[in-house]
Amino acid sequence: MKQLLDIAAMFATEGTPAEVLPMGEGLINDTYRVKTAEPTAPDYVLQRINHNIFTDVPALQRNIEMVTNHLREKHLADNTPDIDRHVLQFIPLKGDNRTWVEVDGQFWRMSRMIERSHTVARVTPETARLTGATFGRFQAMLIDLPEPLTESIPRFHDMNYRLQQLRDAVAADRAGRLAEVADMVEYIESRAEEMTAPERLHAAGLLPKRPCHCDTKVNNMLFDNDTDDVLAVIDLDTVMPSFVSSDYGDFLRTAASTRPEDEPEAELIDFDMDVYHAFTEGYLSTAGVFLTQAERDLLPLAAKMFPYMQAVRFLADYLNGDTYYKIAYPTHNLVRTRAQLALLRAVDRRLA
Ligand code: GN1
Ligand code: MG
Repeated sequence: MKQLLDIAAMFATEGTPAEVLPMGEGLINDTYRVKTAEPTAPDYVLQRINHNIFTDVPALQRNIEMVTNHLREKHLADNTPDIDRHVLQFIPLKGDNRTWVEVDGQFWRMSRMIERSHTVARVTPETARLTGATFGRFQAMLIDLPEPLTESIPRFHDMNYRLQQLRDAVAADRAGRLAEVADMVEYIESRAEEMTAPERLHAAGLLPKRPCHCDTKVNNMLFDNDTDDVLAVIDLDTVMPSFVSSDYGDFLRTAASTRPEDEPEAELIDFDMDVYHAFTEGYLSTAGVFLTQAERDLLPLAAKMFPYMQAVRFLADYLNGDTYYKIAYPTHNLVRTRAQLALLRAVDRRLA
Protein backbone atom coordinates (compact mmCIF):
# COMPACT_ATOMS: atom_id res chain seq x y z
CA MET A 1 0.00 0.00 0.00
CA LYS A 2 1.15 3.52 -0.75
CA GLN A 3 2.33 5.55 2.18
CA LEU A 4 -0.25 7.80 3.79
CA LEU A 5 1.72 10.88 2.75
CA ASP A 6 1.65 9.82 -0.90
CA ILE A 7 -2.10 9.42 -0.71
CA ALA A 8 -2.48 12.81 0.97
CA ALA A 9 -0.41 14.34 -1.85
CA MET A 10 -2.99 13.20 -4.42
CA PHE A 11 -5.49 15.79 -3.14
CA ALA A 12 -5.48 19.46 -4.14
CA THR A 13 -4.48 20.87 -0.76
CA GLU A 14 -3.21 24.33 -0.03
CA GLY A 15 0.28 23.66 1.23
CA THR A 16 2.33 20.46 1.23
CA PRO A 17 1.36 17.45 3.35
CA ALA A 18 4.27 16.91 5.72
CA GLU A 19 3.08 14.61 8.50
CA VAL A 20 0.17 12.19 9.05
CA LEU A 21 -1.07 11.38 12.56
CA PRO A 22 -3.92 9.10 13.70
CA MET A 23 -6.98 10.90 15.04
CA GLY A 24 -10.57 10.25 16.12
CA GLU A 25 -12.23 7.25 17.64
CA GLY A 26 -14.81 6.16 15.06
CA LEU A 27 -15.81 2.52 15.04
CA ILE A 28 -15.94 2.24 11.24
CA ASN A 29 -13.46 4.35 9.23
CA ASP A 30 -9.77 5.14 9.90
CA THR A 31 -9.05 8.82 10.35
CA TYR A 32 -5.78 10.77 10.20
CA ARG A 33 -4.74 14.37 10.62
CA VAL A 34 -2.51 15.66 7.82
CA LYS A 35 -0.23 18.49 8.83
CA THR A 36 1.01 20.77 6.09
CA ALA A 37 4.53 22.18 5.97
CA GLU A 38 3.59 25.84 5.48
CA PRO A 39 2.47 27.64 8.65
CA THR A 40 -0.19 29.59 6.71
CA ALA A 41 -1.76 26.53 5.07
CA PRO A 42 -4.61 24.66 6.81
CA ASP A 43 -4.27 21.09 8.04
CA TYR A 44 -6.49 18.35 6.64
CA VAL A 45 -8.33 15.20 7.67
CA LEU A 46 -7.59 12.09 5.62
CA GLN A 47 -9.98 9.18 5.92
CA ARG A 48 -9.88 5.61 4.72
CA ILE A 49 -13.50 4.77 4.00
CA ASN A 50 -14.60 1.36 5.22
CA HIS A 51 -15.52 -0.06 1.86
CA ASN A 52 -17.03 -3.27 3.29
CA ILE A 53 -19.68 -1.10 4.92
CA PHE A 54 -19.99 1.76 2.41
CA THR A 55 -20.10 -0.35 -0.72
CA ASP A 56 -20.88 2.49 -3.14
CA VAL A 57 -18.26 5.15 -2.46
CA PRO A 58 -19.20 7.40 -5.42
CA ALA A 59 -22.81 7.52 -4.15
CA LEU A 60 -21.59 8.13 -0.60
CA GLN A 61 -19.47 11.08 -1.71
CA ARG A 62 -22.26 12.42 -3.94
CA ASN A 63 -24.52 12.54 -0.85
CA ILE A 64 -21.87 14.28 1.21
CA GLU A 65 -21.12 16.83 -1.48
CA MET A 66 -24.82 17.54 -1.94
CA VAL A 67 -25.26 18.03 1.81
CA THR A 68 -22.19 20.20 2.37
CA ASN A 69 -22.96 22.38 -0.68
CA HIS A 70 -26.52 22.88 0.47
CA LEU A 71 -25.47 23.73 4.03
CA ARG A 72 -22.88 26.16 2.69
CA GLU A 73 -25.50 27.95 0.56
CA LYS A 74 -27.80 28.25 3.57
CA HIS A 75 -25.01 29.67 5.71
CA LEU A 76 -24.14 32.13 2.95
CA ALA A 77 -27.76 33.27 2.78
CA ASP A 78 -27.79 33.65 6.57
CA ASN A 79 -24.53 35.65 6.52
CA THR A 80 -22.93 33.18 8.95
CA PRO A 81 -19.43 34.44 9.69
CA ASP A 82 -16.48 32.08 9.17
CA ILE A 83 -18.47 29.48 7.17
CA ASP A 84 -15.46 27.15 6.85
CA ARG A 85 -15.66 26.56 10.58
CA HIS A 86 -19.32 25.53 10.33
CA VAL A 87 -19.43 23.24 7.30
CA LEU A 88 -17.05 20.48 6.25
CA GLN A 89 -15.30 21.00 2.95
CA PHE A 90 -14.17 18.00 0.91
CA ILE A 91 -11.07 18.41 -1.21
CA PRO A 92 -10.97 17.31 -4.86
CA LEU A 93 -8.08 15.40 -6.32
CA LYS A 94 -5.36 17.21 -8.20
CA GLY A 95 -6.55 17.57 -11.79
CA ASP A 96 -9.87 15.79 -11.16
CA ASN A 97 -13.01 17.01 -9.41
CA ARG A 98 -13.74 13.71 -7.65
CA THR A 99 -13.50 13.91 -3.85
CA TRP A 100 -12.33 10.33 -3.40
CA VAL A 101 -9.60 8.09 -4.71
CA GLU A 102 -9.10 4.35 -4.90
CA VAL A 103 -5.59 3.11 -4.17
CA ASP A 104 -4.91 -0.63 -4.09
CA GLY A 105 -8.57 -1.40 -3.44
CA GLN A 106 -8.84 1.10 -0.57
CA PHE A 107 -10.91 4.29 -0.79
CA TRP A 108 -9.72 7.62 0.60
CA ARG A 109 -11.08 11.13 0.93
CA MET A 110 -9.89 14.36 2.46
CA SER A 111 -11.55 17.31 4.14
CA ARG A 112 -10.27 20.56 5.53
CA MET A 113 -9.49 20.39 9.22
CA ILE A 114 -11.60 22.73 11.34
CA GLU A 115 -8.87 24.35 13.44
CA ARG A 116 -9.12 25.22 17.13
CA SER A 117 -11.99 22.81 17.66
CA HIS A 118 -12.57 19.79 19.87
CA THR A 119 -15.10 17.06 20.56
CA VAL A 120 -16.51 16.11 23.96
CA ALA A 121 -17.77 12.84 25.42
CA ARG A 122 -20.73 14.38 27.23
CA VAL A 123 -22.43 17.74 27.23
CA THR A 124 -23.49 19.99 30.07
CA PRO A 125 -27.10 21.19 30.13
CA GLU A 126 -25.99 24.54 28.68
CA THR A 127 -24.20 22.95 25.74
CA ALA A 128 -27.03 20.43 25.35
CA ARG A 129 -29.38 23.32 24.57
CA LEU A 130 -26.99 24.61 21.90
CA THR A 131 -26.42 21.17 20.39
CA GLY A 132 -30.17 20.53 20.29
CA ALA A 133 -30.66 23.78 18.41
CA THR A 134 -27.81 22.84 16.07
CA PHE A 135 -29.27 19.45 15.15
CA GLY A 136 -32.73 20.94 14.69
CA ARG A 137 -31.23 23.60 12.42
CA PHE A 138 -29.21 20.96 10.55
CA GLN A 139 -32.43 19.09 9.75
CA ALA A 140 -34.29 22.30 8.91
CA MET A 141 -31.55 23.39 6.50
CA LEU A 142 -31.65 20.06 4.67
CA ILE A 143 -35.41 19.81 4.40
CA ASP A 144 -35.43 21.43 0.95
CA LEU A 145 -32.52 19.51 -0.58
CA PRO A 146 -33.26 19.66 -4.29
CA GLU A 147 -32.54 15.98 -4.95
CA PRO A 148 -33.15 12.91 -2.79
CA LEU A 149 -30.19 11.38 -0.96
CA THR A 150 -29.15 7.78 -1.52
CA GLU A 151 -29.24 5.43 1.46
CA SER A 152 -25.46 5.02 1.81
CA ILE A 153 -26.22 1.97 3.95
CA PRO A 154 -29.62 0.60 2.90
CA ARG A 155 -32.22 0.45 5.72
CA PHE A 156 -29.64 1.83 8.14
CA HIS A 157 -32.02 3.00 10.89
CA ASP A 158 -34.87 0.64 10.02
CA MET A 159 -35.70 -1.16 13.26
CA ASN A 160 -37.41 -4.09 11.53
CA TYR A 161 -34.25 -4.67 9.52
CA ARG A 162 -31.98 -4.42 12.58
CA LEU A 163 -34.14 -6.93 14.43
CA GLN A 164 -34.06 -9.22 11.40
CA GLN A 165 -30.26 -9.06 11.41
CA LEU A 166 -30.24 -10.05 15.07
CA ARG A 167 -32.64 -12.93 14.39
CA ASP A 168 -30.38 -14.10 11.56
CA ALA A 169 -27.37 -13.90 13.86
CA VAL A 170 -29.24 -15.88 16.53
CA ALA A 171 -30.24 -18.56 14.01
CA ALA A 172 -26.70 -18.93 12.68
CA ASP A 173 -24.92 -18.55 16.04
CA ARG A 174 -21.70 -18.39 14.05
CA ALA A 175 -19.40 -17.69 17.00
CA GLY A 176 -21.14 -20.15 19.36
CA ARG A 177 -22.06 -17.38 21.80
CA LEU A 178 -25.84 -17.69 21.89
CA ALA A 179 -26.20 -19.53 25.21
CA GLU A 180 -24.31 -16.76 26.97
CA VAL A 181 -26.65 -14.03 25.68
CA ALA A 182 -29.99 -15.84 25.50
CA ASP A 183 -31.51 -13.65 28.26
CA MET A 184 -30.61 -10.49 26.38
CA VAL A 185 -32.09 -11.81 23.14
CA GLU A 186 -35.30 -12.64 24.98
CA TYR A 187 -35.48 -9.20 26.55
CA ILE A 188 -34.91 -7.50 23.19
CA GLU A 189 -37.68 -9.59 21.60
CA SER A 190 -40.06 -8.67 24.42
CA ARG A 191 -39.79 -5.01 23.37
CA ALA A 192 -39.69 -5.39 19.61
CA GLU A 193 -43.33 -4.42 19.08
CA GLU A 194 -42.95 -1.17 21.03
CA MET A 195 -39.74 -0.18 19.24
CA THR A 196 -41.04 -0.76 15.71
CA ALA A 197 -44.01 1.62 16.14
CA PRO A 198 -42.44 4.34 13.91
CA GLU A 199 -41.99 1.83 11.07
CA ARG A 200 -45.69 1.01 11.26
CA LEU A 201 -46.66 4.68 11.28
CA HIS A 202 -44.47 5.24 8.24
CA ALA A 203 -45.99 2.28 6.41
CA ALA A 204 -49.42 3.76 7.12
CA GLY A 205 -48.36 7.09 5.61
CA LEU A 206 -48.50 8.88 8.97
CA LEU A 207 -44.80 9.59 9.49
CA PRO A 208 -42.44 11.13 6.94
CA LYS A 209 -38.76 10.44 6.31
CA ARG A 210 -36.57 13.51 5.88
CA PRO A 211 -32.84 14.07 5.44
CA CYS A 212 -31.27 13.13 8.78
CA HIS A 213 -27.73 12.77 10.07
CA CYS A 214 -28.24 9.20 11.39
CA ASP A 215 -25.12 9.18 13.57
CA THR A 216 -25.68 12.00 16.04
CA LYS A 217 -23.23 10.69 18.61
CA VAL A 218 -22.04 13.53 20.78
CA ASN A 219 -18.50 13.14 19.40
CA ASN A 220 -19.79 13.98 15.94
CA MET A 221 -20.17 17.60 16.94
CA LEU A 222 -17.30 20.09 17.04
CA PHE A 223 -16.94 22.80 19.67
CA ASP A 224 -14.86 25.98 19.48
CA ASN A 225 -11.73 25.81 21.67
CA ASP A 226 -11.93 29.50 22.54
CA THR A 227 -15.65 29.99 23.21
CA ASP A 228 -16.98 26.43 23.65
CA ASP A 229 -19.71 27.33 21.14
CA VAL A 230 -21.02 24.62 18.85
CA LEU A 231 -19.27 24.86 15.49
CA ALA A 232 -20.18 22.08 13.10
CA VAL A 233 -21.82 18.71 12.65
CA ILE A 234 -19.30 16.21 11.27
CA ASP A 235 -19.28 12.59 10.05
CA LEU A 236 -21.80 12.90 7.25
CA ASP A 237 -21.51 9.32 5.95
CA THR A 238 -24.96 8.30 7.02
CA VAL A 239 -26.91 11.43 6.13
CA MET A 240 -29.98 9.91 4.49
CA PRO A 241 -33.77 9.90 4.69
CA SER A 242 -34.94 8.77 8.13
CA PHE A 243 -37.26 9.71 10.98
CA VAL A 244 -36.20 13.05 12.47
CA SER A 245 -36.79 11.66 15.93
CA SER A 246 -33.90 9.26 15.24
CA ASP A 247 -31.35 12.04 15.35
CA TYR A 248 -32.92 13.35 18.52
CA GLY A 249 -32.86 9.93 20.21
CA ASP A 250 -29.43 8.94 19.02
CA PHE A 251 -27.88 12.13 20.35
CA LEU A 252 -29.39 11.62 23.79
CA ARG A 253 -28.02 8.06 23.76
CA THR A 254 -24.50 9.41 24.19
CA ALA A 255 -25.09 12.96 25.43
CA ALA A 256 -27.44 12.15 28.30
CA SER A 257 -25.85 8.87 29.31
CA THR A 258 -23.79 9.38 32.44
CA ARG A 259 -21.23 6.80 31.25
CA PRO A 260 -19.62 5.85 27.90
CA GLU A 261 -21.41 3.49 25.49
CA ASP A 262 -19.03 0.69 26.48
CA GLU A 263 -19.11 1.19 30.26
CA PRO A 264 -18.14 -2.19 31.79
CA GLU A 265 -19.96 -1.44 35.06
CA ALA A 266 -23.39 -1.15 33.49
CA GLU A 267 -25.11 -0.50 36.82
CA LEU A 268 -23.39 2.90 36.93
CA ILE A 269 -25.29 4.11 33.87
CA ASP A 270 -27.99 6.71 34.34
CA PHE A 271 -29.89 9.09 32.06
CA ASP A 272 -29.27 12.75 32.81
CA MET A 273 -32.63 14.55 32.91
CA ASP A 274 -31.08 18.03 32.93
CA VAL A 275 -29.37 17.25 29.63
CA TYR A 276 -32.58 15.67 28.35
CA HIS A 277 -34.71 18.73 29.08
CA ALA A 278 -32.16 21.25 27.82
CA PHE A 279 -31.50 19.28 24.63
CA THR A 280 -35.22 18.91 23.97
CA GLU A 281 -35.83 22.65 24.42
CA GLY A 282 -32.94 23.48 22.11
CA TYR A 283 -34.09 20.99 19.50
CA LEU A 284 -37.69 22.23 19.53
CA SER A 285 -36.49 25.84 19.24
CA THR A 286 -35.22 25.15 15.70
CA ALA A 287 -37.03 21.97 14.60
CA GLY A 288 -40.36 23.22 15.93
CA VAL A 289 -41.00 25.04 12.65
CA PHE A 290 -41.31 21.86 10.59
CA LEU A 291 -42.18 19.04 13.02
CA THR A 292 -45.57 17.39 12.55
CA GLN A 293 -47.57 16.33 15.59
CA ALA A 294 -46.70 12.68 14.89
CA GLU A 295 -42.98 13.53 14.83
CA ARG A 296 -43.25 15.45 18.10
CA ASP A 297 -45.17 12.66 19.79
CA LEU A 298 -42.39 10.21 18.98
CA LEU A 299 -39.60 12.09 20.76
CA PRO A 300 -39.84 10.33 24.15
CA LEU A 301 -39.97 6.91 22.47
CA ALA A 302 -36.93 7.87 20.35
CA ALA A 303 -34.93 8.38 23.55
CA LYS A 304 -35.51 4.66 24.21
CA MET A 305 -35.27 3.47 20.63
CA PHE A 306 -31.62 4.30 20.18
CA PRO A 307 -30.08 2.55 23.16
CA TYR A 308 -32.33 -0.31 22.06
CA MET A 309 -31.28 -0.28 18.40
CA GLN A 310 -27.64 0.00 19.36
CA ALA A 311 -28.01 -2.98 21.72
CA VAL A 312 -29.58 -4.94 18.85
CA ARG A 313 -26.68 -4.04 16.55
CA PHE A 314 -23.89 -4.67 19.07
CA LEU A 315 -25.43 -7.99 20.07
CA ALA A 316 -25.84 -9.13 16.46
CA ASP A 317 -22.18 -8.29 15.87
CA TYR A 318 -21.14 -10.20 18.98
CA LEU A 319 -23.07 -13.26 17.81
CA ASN A 320 -21.55 -12.96 14.33
CA GLY A 321 -18.03 -13.00 15.79
CA ASP A 322 -17.30 -9.23 15.71
CA THR A 323 -17.24 -8.58 11.99
CA TYR A 324 -18.66 -5.03 11.93
CA TYR A 325 -17.51 -2.79 14.78
CA LYS A 326 -13.89 -2.29 15.74
CA ILE A 327 -13.30 -3.96 19.10
CA ALA A 328 -10.53 -3.43 21.66
CA TYR A 329 -11.01 -6.73 23.52
CA PRO A 330 -12.93 -9.98 22.84
CA THR A 331 -16.08 -9.22 24.85
CA HIS A 332 -16.26 -5.57 23.79
CA ASN A 333 -19.50 -5.94 21.84
CA LEU A 334 -21.05 -7.87 24.74
CA VAL A 335 -20.06 -5.11 27.17
CA ARG A 336 -21.48 -2.52 24.77
CA THR A 337 -24.76 -4.44 24.52
CA ARG A 338 -25.11 -4.65 28.31
CA ALA A 339 -24.36 -0.94 28.63
CA GLN A 340 -26.99 -0.01 26.03
CA LEU A 341 -29.63 -2.18 27.73
CA ALA A 342 -28.75 -0.59 31.07
CA LEU A 343 -29.16 2.82 29.49
CA LEU A 344 -32.53 1.76 28.08
CA ARG A 345 -33.68 0.77 31.56
CA ALA A 346 -32.43 4.09 32.92
CA VAL A 347 -34.44 5.99 30.30
CA ASP A 348 -37.50 3.85 31.15
CA ARG A 349 -37.11 4.77 34.82
CA ARG A 350 -36.49 8.45 34.20
CA LEU A 351 -39.26 8.97 31.67
CA ALA A 352 -41.81 6.80 33.50
C1 GN1 B 1 -20.62 3.73 14.28
O1 GN1 B 1 -17.95 4.95 13.24
P1 GN1 B 1 -18.81 5.71 14.18
O2 GN1 B 1 -18.31 5.61 15.55
O3 GN1 B 1 -19.02 7.12 13.70
C2 GN1 B 1 -21.92 3.44 13.52
C3 GN1 B 1 -23.09 4.16 14.16
C4 GN1 B 1 -23.20 3.73 15.60
C5 GN1 B 1 -21.88 3.98 16.32
C6 GN1 B 1 -21.91 3.43 17.71
C7 GN1 B 1 -21.77 3.47 9.78
O4 GN1 B 1 -20.30 5.10 14.15
O5 GN1 B 1 -24.27 3.84 13.48
O6 GN1 B 1 -24.23 4.40 16.23
O7 GN1 B 1 -20.78 3.39 15.64
N1 GN1 B 1 -21.77 3.85 12.13
C8 GN1 B 1 -22.04 2.98 11.15
O8 GN1 B 1 -20.89 3.98 18.45
O9 GN1 B 1 -22.48 1.86 11.35
MG1 MG C 1 -20.09 7.60 12.16
